[in-house]
Amino acid sequence: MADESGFFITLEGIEGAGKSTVLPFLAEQIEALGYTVERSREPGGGPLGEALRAIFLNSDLQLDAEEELLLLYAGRRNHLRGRILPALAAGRVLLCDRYEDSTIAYQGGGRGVALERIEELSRWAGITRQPDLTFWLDIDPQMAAERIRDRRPDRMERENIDFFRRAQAAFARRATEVPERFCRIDASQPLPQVQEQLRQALLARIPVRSLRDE
Ligand code: T5A
Repeated sequence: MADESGFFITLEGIEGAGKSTVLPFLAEQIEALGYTVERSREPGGGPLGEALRAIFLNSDLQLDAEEELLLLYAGRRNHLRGRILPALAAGRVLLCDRYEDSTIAYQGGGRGVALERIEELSRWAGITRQPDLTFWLDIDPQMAAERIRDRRPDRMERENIDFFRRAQAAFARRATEVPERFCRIDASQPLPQVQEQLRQALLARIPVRSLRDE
């Protein structure tokens, strides 16, 4: 959008990569650059998205890839119209835990849906805005699985390790397909080092804003 002055930043990676852990740190770093930050997540991002998230992650339900896609894109359209675009138009930074790259990784890589099919649905749903910057927390799927070993698994976390390997490989492909916005972070390192990588990457890509927008 021509009148936008905000930034759309996403965090991506397989479960256990550390996205939720680093999100508050990243928000603080962006605020220190002079921006107002709005945090969000997918599935989620508003009342409709959160309701759909509960369905999406419900282990009692059996959904096929197409049903997953339809739920995700209903939520994404509502999230984009209701929160993301208004935040960007107001000059804020919209910091989101997962977005469309997750669909390409999980439904595309993990479930085997063709990328063209996902792109067609995305166009149909009116997903006109992609992130300006994506931090991909890259980690070996086995190491990531060990980090979340003691957790009660949701519907997606019940998938086997090969599913997450395929999702991981799809994220790696994304990094080569959209290198202008994909920023790889080595998420296997201890937390302080992961945070330092994020801080440096942010400083290199997002300009300091001298006055707060609100
Ligand atoms: N999904 C989502 C799709 O299939 N398609 C889509 O289009 C979208 C948008 C979302 C699920 O939906 C799927 C993907 C997911 O399966 P979710 O609850 O949002 O579900 O799942 P995740 O985003 O994967 O959340 P997780 O909590 O599982 O992973 P995180 O946030 O990456 O990991 P985090 O921060 O919780 O950390 C896990 C553990 O590791 C430790 C933490 O303390 C925590 O215990 N940790 C570290 N330990 C050592 N060193 C570090 N550097 C560490 N960083 C974190």
